[in-house]
Order: sequence, then structure tokens, then C-alpha cells
Amino acid sequence: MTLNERVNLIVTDSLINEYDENGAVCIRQLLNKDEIELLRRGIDENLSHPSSRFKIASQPDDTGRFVEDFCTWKTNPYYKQFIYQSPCAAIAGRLMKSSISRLYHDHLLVKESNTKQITPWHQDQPYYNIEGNQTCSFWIPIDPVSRYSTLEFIAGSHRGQKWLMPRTFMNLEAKWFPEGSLEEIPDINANRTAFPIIGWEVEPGDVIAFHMLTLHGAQGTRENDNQRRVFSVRFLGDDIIHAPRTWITSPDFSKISQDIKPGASMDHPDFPIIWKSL
Ligand SMILES: O=C(O)CCC(=O)C(=O)O
Repeated sequence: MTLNERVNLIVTDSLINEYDENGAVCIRQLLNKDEIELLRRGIDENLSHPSSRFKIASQPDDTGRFVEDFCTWKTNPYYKQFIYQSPCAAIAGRLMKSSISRLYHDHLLVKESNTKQITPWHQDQPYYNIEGNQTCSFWIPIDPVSRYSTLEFIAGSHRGQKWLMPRTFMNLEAKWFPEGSLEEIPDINANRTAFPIIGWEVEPGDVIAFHMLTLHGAQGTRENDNQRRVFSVRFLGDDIIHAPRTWITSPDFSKISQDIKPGASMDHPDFPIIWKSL
């Protein structure tokens, strides 16, 4: 089956409507064994050669570690091959209703077994240097992930384009927008039944796609859980423009301001177009 045939089978009107409605969808068994293997090798390579952006996002006394890395696709041949050859870019383009799918960045997220560190509820776009509505991130586990440890979303929270206060994950500092300048994220975990939380137990091969304004978060991992190795790849559509910040974004793209004007499209070798509609 060609890549286009695979994509056409998966991206139905109903999937696009679900993405519009909820801001997150789970696509079961999208990836084949070779694609999962590429990511497994990519993650091994990434962990054995971490970039200068690598960070530990859990406390030193945590019983496991939550580690992250960003923007390594240029030096990681496995990630690069996956980004260019897997169906993800085409699917993102279709879900965003965009004529192109432009790579924004890759992001590694590994929670070891028994990591207490939660991923606090947040939206991604306020951490970034972009504006616009056509966005799509993939969250791709290469290990089975239980319903408890999976990424969860507040259905529909991307609609209305409301930006909520981004804070650092470990000590909740307002490092990006000044204190008081954006509405705070409610304490969702204190009153979970009051929110339309969605989330899926997933197996290798399943992928989750979500809008960069959808509120999302995750619990830690439990003692009997396996490690939770996740590769994330993020795509931008037609309407996305550069919104340089006066502060350091996450990931840090400040050097790009030398090459891309405010309000211009993200046309740059660091953000290649991976897919175009026919
Ligand atoms: O994997 C996690 O725990 C967090 C993932 C996340 O926040 C993201 O992919 O934007």
C-alpha cells in the first residue's frame, strides 16, 4: 500500500471532525513494525547522545526520572527518516485542513517506571514562537502505556483560541508571560469530574494527534508500569506565522529571529515542509 493509500484509509471526515471538536484524536495501529523500530533506534541514539537541550524534568528525589530532549532530528538519522517517511506529516496536514505540513520540532519524553513527576496541565502554543490555528502534534509511545499514565486532554479546550498561563513544570514559575497577564489554568486534578477529560490506553503502533492549544497533562508512572518512552513530532499548517518573543521560548528558537521576520511564515531550513497536498 502506498503512503497516500494508507493516509486515505485513516483520515476520514469523522476523524477530521473529531480533531476539530475535541482537539485530540487517537489513531490505532497507524505505524508498522519498521516505523516503530525506527523510533526505538532513534530514542536509543538520542538517549546515548543527548543534545545541549536535554533536561531532567523530575525532582532529584523522585523514584524515577522524567527526561526530555528537543530538536535533534538533523543529527538523528532514525528520527529524520521517520519524520520524512512515516504517514504522520500527511495525516497532520489533513487534520489541520492545510495544504502543507511543516516540521516545527521533535521532542523526546521518557518517564522511567515509578516516576512520581506528573506533567502539569498545560497548552503548548504559549511556550512557542508561533501564532495561528493550524497546528498538530503527535505523541507516539513505543512502549505500552496504561490509562493511568497516558497523556490526557480536556476535550474542546483548543476552541476559542484562549491562551492560558504557561508555567515551568517543576516549580510553576511564570517564565514566559508576565504574572497576571493570562488567565490561570484551573486546578483540574482537584476536581476531575468537572472537566471533559479524554485519554487512551495505548500500545506501540498507536499514535495520538493533538492541537497545540488543547489542554493536556499526564500522571507519573507506577511501580509496576514499564518505562514510557515517547517520541513527539510537531507540525505547522498554512496559517502559522512567526511570533518572536522577548523571552526564551521552549524550545529556544531565538536565533531564528535573525532569519524570519515577525508575522512571516516559518519558511526556513530548520522548519522544512514535509508534506504538500496534491
Ligand atoms: O509526555 C508527557 O508527559 C507530556 C507530553 C506533552 O506535554 C506534550 O507532548 O506536549
